[in-house]
Amino acid sequence: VPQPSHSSFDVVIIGAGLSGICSLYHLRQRFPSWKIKILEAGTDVGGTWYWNRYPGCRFDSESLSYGFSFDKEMLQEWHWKEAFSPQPETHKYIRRVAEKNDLYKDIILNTRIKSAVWNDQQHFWTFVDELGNGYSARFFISCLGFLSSPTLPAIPGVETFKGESFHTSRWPDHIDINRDFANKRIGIIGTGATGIQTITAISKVPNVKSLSVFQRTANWSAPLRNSEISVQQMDEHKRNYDAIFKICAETPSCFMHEADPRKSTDVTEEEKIALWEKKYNEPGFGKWLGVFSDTYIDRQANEEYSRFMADKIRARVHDKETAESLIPKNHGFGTRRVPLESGYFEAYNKPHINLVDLKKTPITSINEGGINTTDGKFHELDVLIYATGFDAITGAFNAIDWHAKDDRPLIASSDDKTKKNPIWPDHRPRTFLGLTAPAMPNTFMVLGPHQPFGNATRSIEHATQVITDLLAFCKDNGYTYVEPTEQAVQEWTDHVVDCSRSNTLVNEVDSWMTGINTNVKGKTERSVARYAGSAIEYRRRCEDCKASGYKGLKFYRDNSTADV
Ligand code: NA7
Repeated sequence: VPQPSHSSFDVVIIGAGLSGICSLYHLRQRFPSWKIKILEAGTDVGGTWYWNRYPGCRFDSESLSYGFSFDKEMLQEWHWKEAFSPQPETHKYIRRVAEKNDLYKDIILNTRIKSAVWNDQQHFWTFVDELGNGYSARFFISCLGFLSSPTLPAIPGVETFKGESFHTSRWPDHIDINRDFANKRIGIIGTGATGIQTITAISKVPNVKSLSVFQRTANWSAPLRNSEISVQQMDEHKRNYDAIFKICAETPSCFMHEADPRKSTDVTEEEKIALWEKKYNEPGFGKWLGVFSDTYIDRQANEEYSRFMADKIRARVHDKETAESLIPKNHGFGTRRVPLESGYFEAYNKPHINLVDLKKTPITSINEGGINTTDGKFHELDVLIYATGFDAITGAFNAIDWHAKDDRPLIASSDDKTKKNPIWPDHRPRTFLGLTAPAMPNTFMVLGPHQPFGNATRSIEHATQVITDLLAFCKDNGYTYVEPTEQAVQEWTDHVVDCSRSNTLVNEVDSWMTGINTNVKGKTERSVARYAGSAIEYRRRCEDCKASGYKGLKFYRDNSTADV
């Protein structure tokens, strides 16, 4: 029987998605003599693009804006074949980056971390995996992902279903929808970005006997308008990368779309509709992010735009009742993350596709053969797919048993009496710059709570840069301990909450972005877990922190008193 092992490193990174890959690359460049390892639960790199292999999975943001900007050779080598890349291609891209930069040798795969303990005398973390192997490190970089902890619906009987059932982010390798869904009755719960892509893909498979979509909240969705990128076009884009990344750096969410600076009240009715039509007919997020600047601030402006979008849905869905069910009634367009689609609404025009509106007939239970709803109907199913989302932002942290400074747990619900004095009570993060957290010394987070999410790769590259600089500062000064001050944490957390208040309409709506997940204990009240200010402002604040000699952080050398 192999005995658990124990190894020591300068830095341990958990997660080999884009964040982990980017962190490892930069740390290795800057600290060539350091021992650095990524610990990764999956069998390969890729993170989100490794786990999410459901049919139809692809970018909603432009492929061209998504790659790593630091690897100039890779930018010239890689041909994005579609304007919005499908998952297999994106996964291939990430694997290629890891392979080309020889990163695999410092990645330990198949390693899921279960616990983490801080040693306050000697200033290091020890992580223990499922098999009992230990990994100690002076510094820890969390690249756990903010949508990486899948949740099943909290519905009575969910565990009793006897047919094939799985969460979209755990799509079984052996299932090929074209082969295995023939003559099958398929059910899917959830109509977020994932559900919409999966439903559309399944709707295009011939011979599926039936597809029943169980929708609790209708989602605004609008056309993606994907297209292929030819070799000639890609050559042109390769010459243009600097300009593409410059645009991303100048927009609030780092996408290639910027709001029209005019308010909808500044223009005539005709001009208004002309811009909306133009955006609707263009590819990508422009129809969400590129419209009038007051669309997500002014209630009336949002209602008008929502009416325009509702009419688009009505024009595409033949059955009136289904169309009305597909139009969100309780939140305006763009106040949740807008999934982009390629024939989603037309799917409902097919006779074998059936929308079950759970607002009218909620699910009462799941049993071995299917789903019961309150109207007394039993929906018999062979396959049941859960597109029910994730324990977002804090979920992946919560899957680890933390013994931070003074043996504090990281997260606990107020009714959990076994965990005392949690650092993030009731799943409410407290951080400084979203990069560090109190009582979590020597810990840095990429895409952690209180960071801007937007175009993920752009945010990752920035966070990685800030963390690398900070580690260089520690190294140059011999600091073995860094932690934010309580005052800095309070001020930053207050700022994050203030930003969410000023961004009114988006933050008035329940979603993973506002901390709600009805399937997770303790996530029924809204909380502010993401930075709703702009990425530009976020970068400015990080730069100010560095320029001030890292005001807001306290540093120690081994067994010494605070230096800064
Ligand atoms: P989302 O956006 O969180 O969507 C989850 C969906 O599952 C949503 O429609 C939920 O309805 C539905 N859901 C969750 N639990 C239940 C239960 N118990 N009963 C019925 N319906 C349920 O996750 P996605 O994976 O689609 O997307 C996540 C992000 O990934 C996305 O925003 C992109 O940034 C990429 P609800 O709306 O809660 O009523």
